Amino acid sequence: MALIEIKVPDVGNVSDIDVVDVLIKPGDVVALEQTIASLETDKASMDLPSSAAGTVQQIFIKPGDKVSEGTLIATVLASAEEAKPEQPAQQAAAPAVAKEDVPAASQPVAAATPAEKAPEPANQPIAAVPEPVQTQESDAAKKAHATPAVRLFARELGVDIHKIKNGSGRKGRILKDDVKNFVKQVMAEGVAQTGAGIPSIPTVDFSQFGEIEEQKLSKIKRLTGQNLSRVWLNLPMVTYHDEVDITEMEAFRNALNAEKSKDDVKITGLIFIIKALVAAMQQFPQFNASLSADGEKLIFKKYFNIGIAVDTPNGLVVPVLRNVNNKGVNELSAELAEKSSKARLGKLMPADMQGGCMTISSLGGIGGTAFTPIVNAPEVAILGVTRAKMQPVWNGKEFMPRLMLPLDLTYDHRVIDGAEGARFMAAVTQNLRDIRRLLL
Ligand code: CAO
Repeated sequence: MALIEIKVPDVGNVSDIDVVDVLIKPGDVVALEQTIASLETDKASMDLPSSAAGTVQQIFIKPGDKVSEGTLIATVLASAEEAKPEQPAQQAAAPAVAKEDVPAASQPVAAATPAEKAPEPANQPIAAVPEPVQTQESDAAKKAHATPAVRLFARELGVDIHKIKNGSGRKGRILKDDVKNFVKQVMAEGVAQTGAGIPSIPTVDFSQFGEIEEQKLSKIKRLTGQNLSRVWLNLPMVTYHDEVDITEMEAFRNALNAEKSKDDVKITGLIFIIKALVAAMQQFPQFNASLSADGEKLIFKKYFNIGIAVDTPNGLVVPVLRNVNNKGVNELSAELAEKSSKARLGKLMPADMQGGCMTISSLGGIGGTAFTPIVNAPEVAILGVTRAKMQPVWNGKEFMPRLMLPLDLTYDHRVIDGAEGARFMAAVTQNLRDIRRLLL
């Protein structure tokens, strides 16, 4: 049996090295070259391997201490056969600096080669203190509790290691698995953390505040969420609000519905809004266009298909009414009734939801005075509709009760200028105010 002192070896001309972690305690059985402590300078971090196998007797350092070459770390009681025969008593083991931690271009300042040193144990890692390394790690990252190999792994994956809280290793040490789990979590959060460098929403354990219940999102909700986030991050959007007097339109709609039998599909105001929108798109072709993926050209469409956002128990879906310019209000009413019913029953086919040129999102049946819908890209605009209500409107002589419909136009500002947006809405509202214009 021999009592071996483990000391900080020759680490080059570096002193006052921080002890980040001590990984052994008295009574532990350590193996040869097992990491027993983590040390860190402002240039590199290193694992200190045990130069002996045996039972730890005493530890002389603690996290936060500063050590230099020769500082006594611990004593290990090794049996004769456990102690390395070629290792002189009190020989300090060299800390293992993860080789990968040193960029290929940088040269070690004082890489002590075996020839320059007292005899090194076989397979002993070579002590090396690297040149100041441009790791691009923040100060916080340098303080993160992880081995050089784990830091390197995190850097290779582009992970800022200090963002990983609560490592699962001893005393919160960050392990490779923690880095992997962090990446998985970020991926699962979808576009929340993209190249735009947007910080993700913190994860909160809500159960600490009261009872909770988890419910998986429907596939539609998940896909819609991803799409909306993508659009939100990619498009500079502007929403323009307007209102239009639909008193005459409503009178005409009521007259048409009064002529219908109870089995006929009723005409809702939305059908006139669809017709008015398409008439304006014919007048302003840039609203019936899409920007090419490289942002270099506009693709104009010669067909007029309108998507209608339909609220379903599983989430929002957008069936498309095709060739609206060639269809009358009765035909469109029947088609909207059929497609919105299919949508609610989850029976829409993918083709029913493709080929839209612009989308309408109508909350009018529910309420509201205004909102800011998100463009259904690569379309360039979306029309939002909220609830019409009777208002006193000044006609130059007196206030008259008029049915006023609020409209909201959100557009992709890369394609549509503010003035174009306002002119387009002037055309839409003109068409709705006097629906005879739809015949022109
Ligand atoms: N102002 C006042 N009343 C309105 C109105 C408006 N702007 N729009 C609809 N209404 C009335 C209708 O006239 C109808 O009244 P009656 O029952 O007296 O006939 C009632 O509200 C219900 O209409 P509706 O919503 O069933 O029919 P619609 O043609 O107006 O809309 C559809 C069809 C499919 C768009 C709608 O049912 C729907 O799903 N809306 C939700 C859309 C949505 O969730 N959008 C997403 C927003 S987030 O981007």
